[in-house]
Amino acid sequence: MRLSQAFLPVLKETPSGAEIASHKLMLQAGLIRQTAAGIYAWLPLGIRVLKKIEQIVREEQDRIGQEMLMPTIQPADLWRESGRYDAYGPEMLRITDRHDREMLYGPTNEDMITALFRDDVKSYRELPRMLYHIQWKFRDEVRPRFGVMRGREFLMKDAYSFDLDEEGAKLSYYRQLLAYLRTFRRMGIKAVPMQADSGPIGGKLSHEFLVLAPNGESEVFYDAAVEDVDLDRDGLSYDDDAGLKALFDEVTGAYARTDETHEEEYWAQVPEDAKRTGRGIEVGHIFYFGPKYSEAMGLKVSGSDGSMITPMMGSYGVGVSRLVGAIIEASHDENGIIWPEAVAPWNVGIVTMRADDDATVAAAESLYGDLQAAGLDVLYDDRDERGGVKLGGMDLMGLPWQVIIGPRGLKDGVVEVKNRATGEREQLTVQDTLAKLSS
Ligand code: 5CA
Repeated sequence: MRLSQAFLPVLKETPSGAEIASHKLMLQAGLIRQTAAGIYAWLPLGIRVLKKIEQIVREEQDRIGQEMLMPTIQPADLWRESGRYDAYGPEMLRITDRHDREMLYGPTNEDMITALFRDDVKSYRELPRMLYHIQWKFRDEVRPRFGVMRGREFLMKDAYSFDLDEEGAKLSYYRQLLAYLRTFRRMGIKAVPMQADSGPIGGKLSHEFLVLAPNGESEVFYDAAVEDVDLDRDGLSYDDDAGLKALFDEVTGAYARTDETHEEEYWAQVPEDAKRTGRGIEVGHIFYFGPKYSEAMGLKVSGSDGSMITPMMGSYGVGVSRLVGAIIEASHDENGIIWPEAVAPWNVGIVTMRADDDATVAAAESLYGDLQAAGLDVLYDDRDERGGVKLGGMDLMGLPWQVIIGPRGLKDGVVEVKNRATGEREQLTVQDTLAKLSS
């Protein structure tokens, strides 16, 4: 992408009204714009990151489930069937259509998936199943704040599991636990699973995944051992029931709680040198709630002996749009965002220090073509702007690599390659730059 042709509006001043770094940086670097309280438009820079995060979530979910897509607007009657319509309260955005039918903008999808599954699945042979979708949700939060972190409209991946018994349902839960840990690791962040309350979703077994960041909403207390859990032990696969159970036992064996579930009595048993405290942002939440929805909504399948079985269910959410803010919160400095490679909007930014120097422009143009041919996503700042302004913009947008090209370096046959995360700079020939960045 050439910056001269792009819609990448960068704000010169720090935006007012944003309280935390990620919100400020998302506005300043031009990822989002607010269109109403807690509702945001995703600008080109923001959507590139959102889609990268979404794709990582999708690829990891595809290993254990199947994607589908349920609508944002739901009939109120579905929620009456599950008994949640009145209980959900003012967080639900209730809508009436032209025929006076009561509708709502979905805050989650347990009720709808249970009805869809019920209408098509009749036999034990069709279980277990894991289904997921990635769809916008609406929750009329009293205090939307911190930008996309607590929005009213937000993108969520929600998965739902159906099993014949509790043992099977727990295995589904363990599979998601592993999938979540691998998903967050791929994004270049550390998300610690912590024992949680299940709130309005219901159920007994529940874990939240928290990204550690100084501005997180929750206070966290955990045993450092939970960070050392090996996710790839003996090539751990999703079919390895015993391995999954062992992983779950190890993860949940180490104390890890938020302020909502913290208990001094157990905390005191954690070795002093392993105690970790701080703040965290909840980027995922998984629940096992057994027959809660299947029972209420009459989902039953026939068993092998003709008996009727009520499937045991769980649901598994990832805050896809919240992750954009959470990753920035965990990875930025005073100059701007520092994207982990896997979610970066572009891998490399090229900056020409002098747009009026023919040799500089020629070198930048050819490197731009070559890096793209090597399969990299490249943002080329070809504008007729001061070099310093362009460099500031690149730091703010946080691309992992910058290639800075100017007449002085070119005289010696080199360009400057800067690593955004470490700040390290190297003088390399154009050929070596290409080799380094495409390796
Ligand atoms: N039905 C279940 C799981 S599928 C559910 O809704 N879980 S949840 O309420 O915990 O939401 C799942 C994830 O969505 C949360 O972990 C959080 O990362 C994200 N999320 C929830 N509310 C918001 C919000 N207002 N703004 C942004 N992200 C949110």
